[in-house]
Amino acid sequence: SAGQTTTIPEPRSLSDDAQLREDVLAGLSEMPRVLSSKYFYDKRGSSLFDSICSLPEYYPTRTETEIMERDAGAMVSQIGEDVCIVEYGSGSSVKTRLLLDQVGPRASYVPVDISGKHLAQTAEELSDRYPRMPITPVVADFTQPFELPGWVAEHENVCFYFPGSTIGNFTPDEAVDLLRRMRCQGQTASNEPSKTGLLIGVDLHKDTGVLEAAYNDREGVTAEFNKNMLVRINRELGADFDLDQFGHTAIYNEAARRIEMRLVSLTHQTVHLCGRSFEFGCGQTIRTEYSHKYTLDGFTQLAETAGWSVRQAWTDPQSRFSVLFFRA
Ligand code: AVI
Repeated sequence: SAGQTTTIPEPRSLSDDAQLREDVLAGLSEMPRVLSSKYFYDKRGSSLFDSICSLPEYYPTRTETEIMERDAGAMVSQIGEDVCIVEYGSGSSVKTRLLLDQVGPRASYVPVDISGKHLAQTAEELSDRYPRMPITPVVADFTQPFELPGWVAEHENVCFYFPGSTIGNFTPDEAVDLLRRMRCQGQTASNEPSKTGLLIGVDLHKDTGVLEAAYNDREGVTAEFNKNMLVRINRELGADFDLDQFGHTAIYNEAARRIEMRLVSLTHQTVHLCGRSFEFGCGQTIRTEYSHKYTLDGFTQLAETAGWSVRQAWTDPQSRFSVLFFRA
């Protein structure tokens, strides 16, 4: 019904805490050490990320917003007006508003996010702005398989919206899996595959200096964001990471076309958590994030591997960022 915002909770196998514990212990036991970038986004991490988005060096958010401001009308002409938009990792849905402003009176919106609180707040704000639009938030970790409400796949025009270049935080293999799962979610055996769309924001390969500046800002907000992972693990798992003894690094690996973000131990030290000890040599690292950058052709090929075919790509005048539209 109009304006309905009943949140669909995610059925869970492990509690959030147990999952964090299992993933952190496994990641710290691997060599080289690794922690999943999905754990950046606790309350403070989400707010640090919002600050990153308006930093002068962090061009992606600003550039994608400019593209959406200029081209959302053209995007909706391709997508179709009476569309069900399913957004993965909706957060505060800022760019989505630019899209929802352009859709027709029979459109609906399904934001999917791991944070139920964030989602409920966003859904409420959006239903004030679009009082006649059915909005059905789904609480889910979209990095894992999850269920959408059954009516979504029955809808005659479903478009997945995945902005922000979040796809870059997955390895190319993981990205193909995710895009394939998305395509399957939009379809039932009976409906026409061509009715499923994908509108996705992708950060583009460019000059190393521009990229490294975006992940090593002068104010040190990205460094705080990176180190907040340890703050979170200290608080939620009772670890004793000494925050003054870890530093931030972010380098562009040109061959692999990705920013690699790490925490680096500034001394020889031992960290305790959950009854275990982890020794760090001076200079030893924990990888916390990959942020892959693509060429338009490279991303189109990746999406094709997942069964999508490209219809249109929009970019800014400097070709820093792009928003691409695909059909299944
Ligand atoms: C969310 N994601 C697309 C950001 C990125 O650029 O990879 C996360 C981020 N990490 C450091 N700065 C921003």
